[in-house]
Amino acid sequence: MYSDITKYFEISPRVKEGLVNSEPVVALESSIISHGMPYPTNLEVAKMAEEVVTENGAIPATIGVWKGKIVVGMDEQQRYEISNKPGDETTVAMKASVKGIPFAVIQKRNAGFTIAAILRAASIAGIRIMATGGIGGVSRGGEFTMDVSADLEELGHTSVGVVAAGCKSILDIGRTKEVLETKDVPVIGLGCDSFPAFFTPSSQYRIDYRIDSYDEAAEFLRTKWELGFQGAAILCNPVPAQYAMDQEIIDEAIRKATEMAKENAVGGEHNTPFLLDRVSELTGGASLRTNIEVIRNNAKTAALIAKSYWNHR
Ligand code: PSU
Ligand code: MN
Repeated sequence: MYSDITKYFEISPRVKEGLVNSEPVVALESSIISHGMPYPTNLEVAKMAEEVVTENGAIPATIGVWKGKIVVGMDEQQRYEISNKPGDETTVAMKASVKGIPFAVIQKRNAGFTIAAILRAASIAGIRIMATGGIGGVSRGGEFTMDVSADLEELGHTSVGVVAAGCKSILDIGRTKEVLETKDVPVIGLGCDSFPAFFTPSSQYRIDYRIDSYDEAAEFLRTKWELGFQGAAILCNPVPAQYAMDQEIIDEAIRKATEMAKENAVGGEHNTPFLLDRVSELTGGASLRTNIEVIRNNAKTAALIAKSYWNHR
């Protein structure tokens, strides 16, 4: 039976124009708005990321569900309505991974998208590059709890280049890297030799391949997909040294936050937002400031890689 999936989508005029003309478009993650940062910083950062993408010659496309439509290229009002602003019920938004999208659609809700959901929606729309902060992965203790982010599964089969500062050490970075290895997801170090730990530029874990130019990063993606090798590639972009956190401060905050999650029996999709909130509180907002710079840096890099990708096609 023929089904028209476009009825589920609302693609903004600027993004549609860009896609039709093979201009570089960069997908932007939106669970960072709904669940990753507190109001109003969440909206300021979302706007900043859009501006940085634009300034660097690409078209931003924040993706989420707004009133039951999968919106590719959310405008300022739509972003406001997924901002979970305390006390404003018009801004209530779910956290949606791929599994939650149909529910948000049928109930005409608002939803911020995880990386997994962004990958899927971006891929359907023909967007090949996304920017985010850090990827989801294997939680600490995940070898027992089986708390492993659906991001890893999606990265294994959906063809989008993901610019990320590695992952936060709220996760088990070593096991996250091992699962990526199993899923055959290439982990590229953009000018770096180790897997970045989000708040700090490096960790003890290796990346797969180091690449030192945006052109070569774009060429890697083109080559992978032209060969028919489906799936994402992670383009690791370490936090600039001047914005990195003190290792001991962040380690201690994450240790405490993990303990609190255990005490409160937080599980499932609530675990990651819980940990992010606690870490921000425990560092007196220092982690949030670093997070903002990570987003700025990743938005710029994603735009430059997207430009190179589309220029050579
Ligand atoms: N890690 C972060 N910041 C985030 C997330 C992860 O440092 O905002 C969000 C992303 O949207 C990611 C999601 O895709 O959490 C993963 O959630 P879970 O662990 O429930 O799969
Ligand atoms: Mn999880």
